[in-house]
Amino acid sequence: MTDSGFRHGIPKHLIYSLGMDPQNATLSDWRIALSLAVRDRLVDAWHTSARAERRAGAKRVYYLSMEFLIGRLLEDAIINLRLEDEVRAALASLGLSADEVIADEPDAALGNGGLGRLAACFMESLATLGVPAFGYGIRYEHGLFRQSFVEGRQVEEPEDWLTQVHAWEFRRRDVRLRLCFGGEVVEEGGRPVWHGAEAVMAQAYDTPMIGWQGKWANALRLWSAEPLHGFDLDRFNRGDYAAAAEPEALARTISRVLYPDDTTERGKELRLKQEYFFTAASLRDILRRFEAEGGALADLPKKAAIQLNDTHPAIAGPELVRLLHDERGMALDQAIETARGCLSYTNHTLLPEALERWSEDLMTRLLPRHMQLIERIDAAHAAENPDRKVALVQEGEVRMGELAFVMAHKVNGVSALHTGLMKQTVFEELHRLHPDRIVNQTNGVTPRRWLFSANPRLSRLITDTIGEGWVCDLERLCELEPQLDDAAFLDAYAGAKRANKADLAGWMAAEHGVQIDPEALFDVQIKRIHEYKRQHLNILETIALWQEIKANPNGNWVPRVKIFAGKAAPGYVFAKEIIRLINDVAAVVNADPETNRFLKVVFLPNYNVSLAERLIPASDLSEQISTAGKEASGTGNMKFALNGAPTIGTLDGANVEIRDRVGEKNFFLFGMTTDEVVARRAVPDHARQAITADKRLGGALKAVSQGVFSPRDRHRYRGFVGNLTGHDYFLVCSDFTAYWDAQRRVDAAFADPAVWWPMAARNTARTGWFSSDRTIRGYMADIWRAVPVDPA
Ligand code: TH1
Repeated sequence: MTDSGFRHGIPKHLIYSLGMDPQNATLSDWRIALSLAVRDRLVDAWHTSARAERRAGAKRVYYLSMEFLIGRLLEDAIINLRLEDEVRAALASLGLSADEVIADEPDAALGNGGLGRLAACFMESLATLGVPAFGYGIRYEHGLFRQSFVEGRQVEEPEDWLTQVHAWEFRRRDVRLRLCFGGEVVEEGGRPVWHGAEAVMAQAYDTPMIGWQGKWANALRLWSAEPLHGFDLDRFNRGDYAAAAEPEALARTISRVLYPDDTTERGKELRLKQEYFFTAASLRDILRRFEAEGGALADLPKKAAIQLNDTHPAIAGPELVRLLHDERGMALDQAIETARGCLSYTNHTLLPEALERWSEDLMTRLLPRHMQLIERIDAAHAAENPDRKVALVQEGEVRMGELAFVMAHKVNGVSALHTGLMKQTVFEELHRLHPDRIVNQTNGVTPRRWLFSANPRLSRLITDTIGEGWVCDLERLCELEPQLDDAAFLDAYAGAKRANKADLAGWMAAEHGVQIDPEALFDVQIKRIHEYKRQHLNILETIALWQEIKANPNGNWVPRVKIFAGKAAPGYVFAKEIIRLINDVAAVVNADPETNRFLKVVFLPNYNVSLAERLIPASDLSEQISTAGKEASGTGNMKFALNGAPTIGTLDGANVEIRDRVGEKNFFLFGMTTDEVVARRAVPDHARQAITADKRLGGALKAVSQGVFSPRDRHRYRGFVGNLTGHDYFLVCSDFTAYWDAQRRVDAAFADPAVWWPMAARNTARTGWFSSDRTIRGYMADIWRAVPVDPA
């Protein structure tokens, strides 16, 4: 199709698919019409892929994840189908701006943070590599809450992306599965049969996930919970309208909201129901597809690789055993073996509060047959490993990490450091019993979204320099290496960053009324708010810097803008305090005429994928300052480095591997190592010692506790300061001095363009390894034993 295709296709969809008169159409109407026109092209690639994979009889990868943080899809589809120019021209001829139309799309926020975004990057890479795959998850009616600030405090509002037409999905009328909860297990003909008490339907919705150059597309299949039967007509006719709608409301509750919990677990029963709901529906779908293709059950592992994204779908172990053993008559041992041949598990955190445990009571009430099977699996494992000490059920709780481990043929961590810690800590005993099971797969990010699409200026420069091959072969960025001492290249590199920063400054002024100087150093920390991520370390350093500037206002300061964004779990009181403190500090510091040429603080509300795409290309410095041993990997760290923002960071998660690759001179390292952290905690009074030893830290804490940033409520941060001066589990005080010193090294480097730009450019040239294409190849080789299929 030529661009006249879109010139006609867009109005055609507007008029005939949406029923709109072009004279009355809004920007959103045009955007949806464009999405439908783009979708038409996408569907062709999708069907070609589906036919090719059936023909090849290929092994399929099934990625089971409670979260898929896919963000906007229109731009992604346009870019991967290489329709940028056509679409731009067609929109221009209709009097529309492509940028405005694209920016009108709401984010699909079906995830909390890194775990969900990783799943989205994986879907894109799987399609780019041409691997037959399905993503399976939940079609939440409400994604992650919308965040705003009222007097500096986080306020949560429900997110409602589905109230708009979601142009990308297809409801599959033929894929509707009945699932049960509760009830009892009875013996029938010598076999246990589970009679559930409550039933819901899982309705499939498919969204195509297209790869680079549109060569391959896979489906993201999200399940929506629906009632078995519409509503109760009897009750309705008796006038009891609320009761008539009750069964429907109850069933739909299961896919109503994403838990806004990042690393802590709450809302027990409903959460377990959600987990079982999407896992059971997905497994049934997988078996149905396998059986339709006529394989022998024992061969399931040759055709299906099922990846569990953290423990959220860990009930897959017992459920698959149940489907094979109870429902299809396979011997129990063989069923366990077959299930294990299919299943593998990714661990994303070692934080104790995030390791899922379900009470035996709840499990027995909701999934009585699964509780029995968990005990059988446990007994089988104990019989095979007579010297084992771990058990799947301990102190009345089912340990989902251990269950996932025992039922998986491979278990992986998400960075080298994290995988090592898994072996030494949480899974020490299971690792001893199964020394070949744990493997590492360091996370990655898709270069199509995080460089090519988000940073067109830098992408153009790279393509002009080394050709376009890097987009699907990111390690070719190393071909930039010979240019890194070339003045003209570095000028162009700096020019792209400056232009991105000017865009961001313009947007901040227009959208948020904040004035920032594009020449200043943009120092950015964007991620979920959590004590282990230590946004409070960053704000304390900001306060200390402000005090130092005030003491010497004519000093030779390097202008900085401290940019924060991120959401706190609604029930996480301390994280919300951190948000409020940052906002309070911003109010005071930004209004200070003595310092605000040099220092500004901005906390942008409602962090999401689209905001990340705007901020990262315009950043100078990437804050990755977690307490060593706590951040399993991080993926934002990779996006910043790729876009030429060096890291200030600890030896944690994938920071370690980023530093190995960019070189120690191009990374601002500070802070205690994992071992030093453990040793430091054993020092009584470690926080107080650190405060006494560092006047700047003492001064900053004093200002906070005396109410300098909360003048109308002077005691507001007493508790906050008390926590830090008291037990300070995350060692903010003990790492402060090293962090301050590292920031001053940043100042010195930034002040000298001859130092800064080669360093920034080296970050881009040397981080090609962090492509999620590389990660997916690793999973294919070490875990899935799957191969790409030629679509031709
Ligand atoms: C994150 C990890 O914190 C992060 O370090 C990692 O890069 C990312 O996963 C991808 O591997 C996690 N997100 C969650 C979310 C929930 C539970 C545990 C984790 S770990 C709900």
